[in-house]
Amino acid sequence: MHKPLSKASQLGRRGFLGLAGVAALSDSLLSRKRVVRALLAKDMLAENTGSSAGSSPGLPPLKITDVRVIVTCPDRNYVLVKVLTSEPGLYGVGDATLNGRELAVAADLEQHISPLLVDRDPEQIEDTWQYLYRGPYWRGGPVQMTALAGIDLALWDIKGKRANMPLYQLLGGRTRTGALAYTHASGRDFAEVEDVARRAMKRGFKCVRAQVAIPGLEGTYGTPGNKTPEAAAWRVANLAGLPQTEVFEPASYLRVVPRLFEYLRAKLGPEVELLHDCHERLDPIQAARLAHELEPYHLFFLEDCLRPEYKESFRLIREHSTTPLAMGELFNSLWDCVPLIKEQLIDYIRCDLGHIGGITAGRKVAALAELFQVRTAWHGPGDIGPPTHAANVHVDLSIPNFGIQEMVFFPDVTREVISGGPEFKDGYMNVSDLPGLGCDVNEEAAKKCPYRRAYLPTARRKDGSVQDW
Ligand code: EZ4
Ligand code: CO
Repeated sequence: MHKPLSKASQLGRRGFLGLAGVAALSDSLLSRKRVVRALLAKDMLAENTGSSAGSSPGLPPLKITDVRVIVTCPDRNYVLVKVLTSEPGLYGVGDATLNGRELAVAADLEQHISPLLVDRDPEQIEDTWQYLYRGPYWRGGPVQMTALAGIDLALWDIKGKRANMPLYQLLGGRTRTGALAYTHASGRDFAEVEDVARRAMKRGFKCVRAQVAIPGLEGTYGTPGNKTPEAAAWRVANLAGLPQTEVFEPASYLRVVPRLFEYLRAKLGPEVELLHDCHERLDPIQAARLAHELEPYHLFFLEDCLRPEYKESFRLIREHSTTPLAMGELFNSLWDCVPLIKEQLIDYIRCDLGHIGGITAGRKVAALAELFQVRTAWHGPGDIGPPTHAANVHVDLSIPNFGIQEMVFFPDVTREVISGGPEFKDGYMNVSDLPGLGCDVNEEAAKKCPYRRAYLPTARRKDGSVQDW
């Protein structure tokens, strides 16, 4: 604490130029390169990590020895990160899955990030986050932020294992006994949605997200479409194929959705919490109309109404409706969250910890949101792996302004490759008391499930023009 983190950062450029001067005297380009490399290595290692000054008292100094990237497809594609350390048996597991662009993240980790991490101190999580985010000049974007999240999760996992504590303890300890969860109910018609919702409620869910196929449109986000269940298994059939195209028309969608919720409220009663995901498909005025028309059915929230680019458009919805609003699964910068939170334009911030930079980023979003009475609702779909779901719940359990947690049940084939992760009970998510994140990866099992190229569907209007997915 009393010691500055690194002399290297103070010397920085001065040290480098000094050595460059010396190297210039040398007549061989090769030796110059070697000297510069040696100096860079010294800056990074001796000053930043090698000094055991940063280590926890009583514990030996620690170094990262390897970063392994595991790409695997147990039911769907996942990119896992395993950060190994100089302490035998001590490693961290993170998730760096970006649906549809998995190999770009894997290449970023393997080719660009891993060489920067070997020999660093894995305990310096914040410094590593800053170094990987602000260090490379070309910062941000979903690929880099997903890679950074994978590393961040693995480092938090190591820290928890070292401290012999589950992560929520290191994040401040429990603020609640469980994290209120919501599941998805979707169907080809209202009755099918009702049926699926009832089954979820029987299973203990107190909150259900409802999506219905829109008559006359081929495929609707989050539903089995208007097809038979066999034909609707497009995801599996489509692995290694090309993206499916869904057809979207806002007019039909806007007519059907309020009627769905009128129906569900009448059938399911007032107690169950209902949610709906617009999946960034609406224009501001359409979203304002939908939020207004849904008011009588008292949604828990209306999710991701607008495209992620222009946050101020949420003002228009706010002016017209008291339906609670949630936004953020497509955000990949902390700064995406700022206008929505500071103007209180939303009620729930629902970043994806796997795409915004991990736990280190999520804690900051949550703290900012707390100051403006915004609650969290971290993205929790099947296309991010169990370590990110575990990170979600460790944060949920330790912050004061947790709102709700989206969740999925992973199939057995996935759990054989990636074990651990949060568990559902009586409407709430919880984590075990295993130290760290509580997940592990079976590399042998992962090898048996090789990557298969897969795409999310895309959407078009009836006239063939591109529609936001
Ligand atoms: O479609 O994660 O709220 N959940 C969602 C997800 C997203 C996928 C896209 O990769 O919107 O199901
Ligand atoms: Co969503």
